[in-house]
Amino acid sequence: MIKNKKILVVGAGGFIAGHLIKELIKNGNFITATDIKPKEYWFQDFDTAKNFYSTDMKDIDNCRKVTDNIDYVFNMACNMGGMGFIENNKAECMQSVLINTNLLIACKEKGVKKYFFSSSACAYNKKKQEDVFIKGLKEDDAYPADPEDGYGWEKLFSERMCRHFMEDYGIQVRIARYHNIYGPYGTYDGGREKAPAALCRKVLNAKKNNNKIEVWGDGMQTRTFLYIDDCIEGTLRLFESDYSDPVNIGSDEQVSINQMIEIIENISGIKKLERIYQLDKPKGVRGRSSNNDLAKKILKWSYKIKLKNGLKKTYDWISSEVNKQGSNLSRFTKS
Ligand code: GDC
Repeated sequence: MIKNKKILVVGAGGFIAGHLIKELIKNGNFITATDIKPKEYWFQDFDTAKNFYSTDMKDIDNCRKVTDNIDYVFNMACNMGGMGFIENNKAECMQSVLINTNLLIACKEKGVKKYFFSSSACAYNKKKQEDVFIKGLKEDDAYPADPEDGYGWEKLFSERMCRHFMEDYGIQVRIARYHNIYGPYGTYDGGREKAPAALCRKVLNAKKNNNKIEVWGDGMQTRTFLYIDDCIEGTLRLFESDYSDPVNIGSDEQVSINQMIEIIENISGIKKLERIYQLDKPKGVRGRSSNNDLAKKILKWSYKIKLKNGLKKTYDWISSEVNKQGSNLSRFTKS
């Protein structure tokens, strides 16, 4: 475990970073945290971390200001969301390249020792994800390059930028390709939410209202989803490993969206909802699944939390948030 280090977390107000900081603080690290969102929109609050900056890290001067005397950097920042956001905001998504690039330049200037980049399964070649059930994507399947348009290209390009900063300037880099991370303290409404949170919210609404659920696509598309606690453990193990190429951080419990809805219906205790399939909504790739052989081999790590158990925790959390918020949008809408 990383202990007593000075760590900068960029994108600290976001979902994964919030959980990461909590763990890093537990281990006695000293956190500097930045996010473009004002503090009231940060997903989690940390009483014990003192250095918070609401700042735009696309600007290199801001990157320079926060990298003084820092041992390690976790770049968890990007303008992103689920399919509903990334398919309709490609230019916004691609501008996150400025965060990673300027931050790497600042890290090089300030002599930061190690740098973590949060990449995504969206970096994988789309043509390898055209069937409903695909074999798990291995790290090499990102090439030949044909990633998700916009967001995926930014991730793939930024992975390579990290690699070249390591080769040319000696900064140690670690790169995770996250496969649809979900759990409490994530976005569940407002347009950026991913399928697990969106479908928990929709089942809750259907239960209160008309027993109907709107599903994007035909529901047969598949994914693997990873619970946040497993994600944090995998992330920290990767950070401490000596492996500098991208590594999948995902589960191998591949389910269709229809199967995930059934799991959430069971959690909520209602009978089968009427499905309204919306074929014109953003669907992304037809089938995606994570091959985790590399993570098992080099990190001695595999996911532990089954989808139904992770969804139960997520559903219960969203349910309590929805009760608090009433009909207002939550502060978790800003990503
Ligand atoms: O949004 P997402 O979780 O992103 O969608 C998964 C599938 O669920 C899509 O096919 C989508 O059409 C379907 N779906 C059905 N109903 C709904 O109400 C809904 N809301 C949403 N959001 N989806 C619904 C994600 C990226 C992330 C990240 C991960 C990495 O792609 O959006 O930014 O990088 O991938 O794995 P997904 O899995 O396509």
